[in-house]
Formats: sequence, structure tokens, C-alpha cells
Amino acid sequence: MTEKIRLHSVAGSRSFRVLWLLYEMGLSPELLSYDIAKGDLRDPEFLALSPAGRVPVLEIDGLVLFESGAIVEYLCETRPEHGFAPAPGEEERAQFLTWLHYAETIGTLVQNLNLQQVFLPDPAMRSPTVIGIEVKRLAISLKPLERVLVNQEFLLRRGFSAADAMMGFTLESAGHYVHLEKFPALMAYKARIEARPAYQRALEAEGLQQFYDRDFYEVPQA
Ligand SMILES: N[C@@H](CCC(=O)N[C@@H](CS)C(=O)NCC(=O)O)C(=O)O
Repeated sequence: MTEKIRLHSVAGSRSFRVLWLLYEMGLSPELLSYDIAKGDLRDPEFLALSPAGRVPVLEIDGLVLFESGAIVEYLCETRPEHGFAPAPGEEERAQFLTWLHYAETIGTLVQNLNLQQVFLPDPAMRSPTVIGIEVKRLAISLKPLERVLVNQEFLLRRGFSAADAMMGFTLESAGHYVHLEKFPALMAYKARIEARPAYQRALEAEGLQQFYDRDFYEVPQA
């Protein structure tokens, strides 16, 4: 009997990383969708699963897991047959860990910008100074990706890995704040991963994200 896998998700959020990887592994979770704006993530039932009230949460193998990076590592460890992560001691292990966690460096910058540009209830609460600094920090954080992707198709030379699943989707959000045209290798990489059937399937399953109301957010005038 196939075990029921449940993914607690918000369309357009970090839960996409997990959904995409599950589909790359040929697994089909039940999706439980939440709306951040409606305060769904503060529901006591949800907080019992995710103490900080964040998505993703994955129920699998009789466990409840939160933190997208931990979930992605756990899935790769328990399902090594997919070859989505070099094991300890294998070639490119160090690079794998670096990019896997670097995705959260970028994710946090995007999150700060989302808060300023999208989630604050009143535009007067925004800080153009903070937004300007975070946009610059985000652009700087994309440079090492551009450098590595000039010479290879994915973050690891060996091919698609779970590090791409962590990073790829974050780039979609980053493109709302930084002009990705300045990073041609990154743009080509983004197109390459978005063309993957599992990525497309995850997009379709999650539905449209609810928060971005335009393609690009300029830094507001101080
Ligand atoms: N480091 C955590 C961050 C999780 C996180 O912040 N998720 C966001 C969505 S991308 C969230 O649930 N935000 C709700 C909130 O901050 O109230 C992870 O990677 O899972």
C-alpha cells in the first residue's frame, strides 16, 4: 500500500521547492493549501505542525517535517535511488550543501522585499532605504550563481539535483525585484528548470500565487 504524503503549502511560497522535488521523484502528495493573507498559518491546528507558522510542512514516513531545506535533504537521504544529492564523501558534496543552503540566503532577501513591497498593509510603512539596500544585496547574491552557470547547466556539474529544486523557484521571486536580464546565464538556467515537466506539474497543482500584482517592483522614491 502506498503511504499518504501530505504537503501543507501556499501557492508561490517555499513549499514549491518540496512539491517540485516530490514530483521529480514520481511521488504525488495530497496538497493542503493555505492563504497567508487570511491568517490560515496562525490557526492552532497548523501551529501544532509548524511551530513558527510557516510553510512548507511535509507529513511523510510517519513524520511531520518543517523547514524546506531539511525536508529536501531528508527526501534525498531516504530516496537515494533518484540520485538528486551526492552522498557524504562523493564528488560535489560540498558544492551541493553550499547551494542548498545558499538558496535560503537568497530566499531571506526575497522575503524581506516581499514584506516591504507586498505584505505591509499601508505603503507609507515601507522604507525606501531598506528596500534599496535589500535589492542591492539580492543582486550581489545572484552573482556567484551567474559565474557558475556560465559553465554548466545546473548548480552541480553532474546534472539536476535537489539544490536546483531549492534554488530554482527562489529565482522566480527574485525576478520581481532584480532585473534578471543582467544575468544571462541565470536566465537560461531559469528557463531550463522551468521547462522540466515536474516543475510545470507543480505550478499547475499549486495554482496561481496570490501576492505579486505586477511583474516588477521598483525601489520607491525616498
Ligand atoms: N526557512 C524556512 C522558511 C519558511 C517560511 O518563511 N515560509 C514562508 C513562505 S515562503 C511562510 O510560511 N511565511 C509565513 C509567515 O511568515 O507568516 C523554510 O525554508 O521552510
